[in-house]
Amino acid sequence: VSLERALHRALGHDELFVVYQPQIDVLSGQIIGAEALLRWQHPERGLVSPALFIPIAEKTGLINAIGDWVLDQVCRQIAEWDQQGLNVPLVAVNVSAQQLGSEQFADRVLAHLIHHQLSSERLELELTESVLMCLDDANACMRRFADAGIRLAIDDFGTGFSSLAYLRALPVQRLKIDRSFLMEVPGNRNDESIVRAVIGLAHNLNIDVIAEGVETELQQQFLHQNHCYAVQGYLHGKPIKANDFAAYLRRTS
Ligand code: G
Ligand code: G
Ligand code: MN
Ligand code: NA
Repeated sequence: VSLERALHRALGHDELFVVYQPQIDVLSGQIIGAEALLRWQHPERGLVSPALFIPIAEKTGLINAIGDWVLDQVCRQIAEWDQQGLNVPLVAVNVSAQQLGSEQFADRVLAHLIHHQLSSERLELELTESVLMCLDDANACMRRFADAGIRLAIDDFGTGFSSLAYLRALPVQRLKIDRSFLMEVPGNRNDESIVRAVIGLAHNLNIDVIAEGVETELQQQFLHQNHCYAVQGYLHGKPIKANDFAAYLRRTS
């Protein structure tokens, strides 16, 4: 069967699951959050990358049902960790343009939060610059979430067409520095300058900034020296299943 039909089946057959990657404050060493990342365990093909199946889900419109399922899973998980006394301040979820553009999306997000009795700042929606460009009125879409107290982050910051005027107008709480800018840091002078500039931009806009794809102590030192204290990457942990994440939380807290 085609991957498209298999994906339809996957949603109803427990083949999809969510993994969580820690976000760390390097000053305190504490976990400040996690990013939720979707995985598909196909019965014959094995693990299928979201880089492959998310575009199919977007083309077929299945992304709305899948995204809704992810939000429910994530909210359920945050509530469960709370009950276990494990501290995960927020979970960030990736959102596609189709989801953000759909009429019901904002109501669905709020319904999941209410159903699991979570306050809205426990959830962060990650939007890429290309997602924002797809929307007729990105500001209106985002305003609904901002007004409801749900955090918004710009993912892969710097890799798309980021107009600074756009950024100024949008109700964003966080920039995520794309890992491609960190790959040759420290060392590559241009990349170092770009990373410093993005950190400065966030500070001046009074919003949070987090570096993605941090793999080495040297990268982390560079970020620390330049006043970016929030990091996410293999240095602290790969994305792992919820149970393993809970074990990790118990070990590190
Ligand atoms: O974790 P990994 O590198 O395999 O993720 C690949 C890409 O898939 C990332 O760009 C990520 O944003 C995207 N992705 C992962 N999970 C989700 C999801 O739940 N929804 C959407 N829309 N994209 C996701
Ligand atoms: O949503 P976004 O496009 O930012 O997805 C982040 C992707 O980067 C995920 O697929 C995740 O698995 C991956 N990732 C997270 N940390 C690291 C890292 O330290 N190094 C590399 N190479 N990839 C990472
Ligand atoms: Mn992301
Ligand atoms: Na990214």
